[in-house]
Amino acid sequence: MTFPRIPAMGLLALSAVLLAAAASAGCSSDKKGTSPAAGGSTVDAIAKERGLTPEDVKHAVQQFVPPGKRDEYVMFSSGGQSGQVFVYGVPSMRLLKSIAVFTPEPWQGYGYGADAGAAVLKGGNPAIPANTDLTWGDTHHPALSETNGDYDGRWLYINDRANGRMAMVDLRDFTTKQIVAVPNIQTSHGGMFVTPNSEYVHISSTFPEPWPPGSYADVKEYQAKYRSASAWLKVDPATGRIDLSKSFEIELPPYNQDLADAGKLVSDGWGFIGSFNSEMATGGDSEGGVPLEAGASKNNFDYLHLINWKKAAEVVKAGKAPMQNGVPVISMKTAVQEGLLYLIPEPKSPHGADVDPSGRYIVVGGKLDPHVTIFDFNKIQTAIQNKDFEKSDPFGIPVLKFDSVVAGQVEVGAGPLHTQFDGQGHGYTSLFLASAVAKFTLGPDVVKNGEKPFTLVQTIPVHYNIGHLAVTEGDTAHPDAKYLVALDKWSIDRFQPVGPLHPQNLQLIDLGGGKGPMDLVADMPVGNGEPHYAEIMKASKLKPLVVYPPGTNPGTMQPDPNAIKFGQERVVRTGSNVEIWMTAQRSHFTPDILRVKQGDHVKIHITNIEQTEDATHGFAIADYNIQASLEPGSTTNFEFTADKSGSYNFYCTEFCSALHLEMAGWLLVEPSGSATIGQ
Ligand code: RUQ
Ligand code: CUA
Repeated sequence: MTFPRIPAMGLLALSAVLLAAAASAGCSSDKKGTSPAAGGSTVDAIAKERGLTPEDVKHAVQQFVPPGKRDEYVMFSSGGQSGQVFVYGVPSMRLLKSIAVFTPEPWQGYGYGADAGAAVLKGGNPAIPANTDLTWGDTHHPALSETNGDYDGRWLYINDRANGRMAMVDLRDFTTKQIVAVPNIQTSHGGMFVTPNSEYVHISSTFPEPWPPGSYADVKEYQAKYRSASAWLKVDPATGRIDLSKSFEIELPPYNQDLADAGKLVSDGWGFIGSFNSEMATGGDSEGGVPLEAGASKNNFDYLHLINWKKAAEVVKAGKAPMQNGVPVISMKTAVQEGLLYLIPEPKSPHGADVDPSGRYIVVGGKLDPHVTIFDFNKIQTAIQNKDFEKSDPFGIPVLKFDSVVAGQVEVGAGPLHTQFDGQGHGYTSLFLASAVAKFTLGPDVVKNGEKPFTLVQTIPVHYNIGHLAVTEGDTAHPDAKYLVALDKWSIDRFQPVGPLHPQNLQLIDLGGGKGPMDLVADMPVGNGEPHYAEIMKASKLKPLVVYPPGTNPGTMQPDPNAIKFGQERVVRTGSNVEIWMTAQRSHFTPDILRVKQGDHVKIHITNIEQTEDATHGFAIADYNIQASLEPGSTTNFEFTADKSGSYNFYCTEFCSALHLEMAGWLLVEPSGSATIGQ
């Protein structure tokens, strides 16, 4: 059911149309069932009783997805300190899943004994410093895999702001397959993007570190000894996994590299990284210095970094990048010599750097400047060819002349951060200080319907302190001008108070196909972490598994060598090693009594032999801190030492069947020193 947008219509007339339409929708569903509308009431009566305006009713209908129906879009939102990725349906904003990424998560049995999750989490421990066992992460910027500049529904990458790590999620089963500790990068913020054919996933340092990483230097030697890196992590085209052996990095100055985006179409082959702190301030407010925030905000300009990554890959191939901590790193000197690194002045503590769907325009927002500045890639190319440089930075990197490469500036309001696009010639910029979203037009070659280029079209208030925003298919070459989700940092008074730690607020805004005005449809509280960025993909692009093919190891997505069929269950003891091949199906484990001796090393391989959609079992052992989710078709492996003697109940942790409570058994750990083992 769709409603025409009738912005010019008076409120009363609109209300009549909507209420009539909504009422008739109620009628039509009444025909199917036997009961009348809620409480025998009409839409008008419900609206009246609850004090809803016609606008409210319209918005409710816009967001509504009837029972049994699905959303048109799926949103992948970072989950901040939860270390997870939240998956929502759009427009309903219903939470579909929280994907465990950097933090153990019990429902999915991620990090609670099963080998797959444990291996993924361990795989993300950094080499430097050694012996670091990370059990949380701060998920920040999701990036969906792309083919020809459009989301392809295969993989999702997300970075850890806290620890310079990158994770890969397989969208066949929405689980994390890999975490990579990115060498030479200690912390990563917004440098995330995937190149238009998922050749690379990129991340850059947010705070530089002593160079080479692992060495020590006081921050007093910041300019001389600290460096950042831009990392180009090679994506295996078959599996989506990151192949560090084919990845490379580029040394960057100790500016704070921030948000980044990939070029596309005309600008394919280039990456754009915003930065702040060209001052190279280090803080030191209690050592006679100024706080970092003041020190880093003195200059009128910071630098947008331009990187020709296709050229960089050739330079690496030619052997011009020495290895550093396991990856080839192109030095700044080589990068300048090879003409693959340039800077562009960008005004006033910039944050976002976003490439429009045509690939021609790069929009940056200066946090302390009410304008967005729009650079023209064609002009950038000309300026590079003509060596139209205003100077070099202190590291010898050429700085292009601002006036030669700027296409336009639009005054959008206070605190512009990030920009998204609708494919209809518009950009949408979040205004943190103004708590608003601004809509403006891009360059003359992409504006439509006779609109004036580089002009503010509309601003709409949001609640409150918006960070990112995400448009449906917004980072692709072909955005859908349907919805925009505002990711607001503060909710203040919008929801039922739940104590001083307030929920975040995600707000759904209707874009009216890019032609109508933006219209705020719904608020959604987020109570489990601070989302940063999100990407919204057409749901029809996803082709997830409903069950695993029999005997699949979810960690490898390959047949598990220890998968078994019904009837192949067995226990094999070799000295003090006990290996158990078990099946799970409604409503029993086979075998359901496991006899071991204290100190035995135990391996359990459980195959859920069901192929029924949603017939998931769980497996938990009391007092052993083991919990796994056993999805149909999967084989899950555990390994532990039975160091506690006693009789331990294990049970299925998913309510799988009427006799779910009976789906349980015993791990009998005979105290060491006992004469017999019941095997
Ligand atoms: S950043 S609020 Cu942490 Cu993506 Cu701009
Ligand atoms: Cu299987 Cu509950």
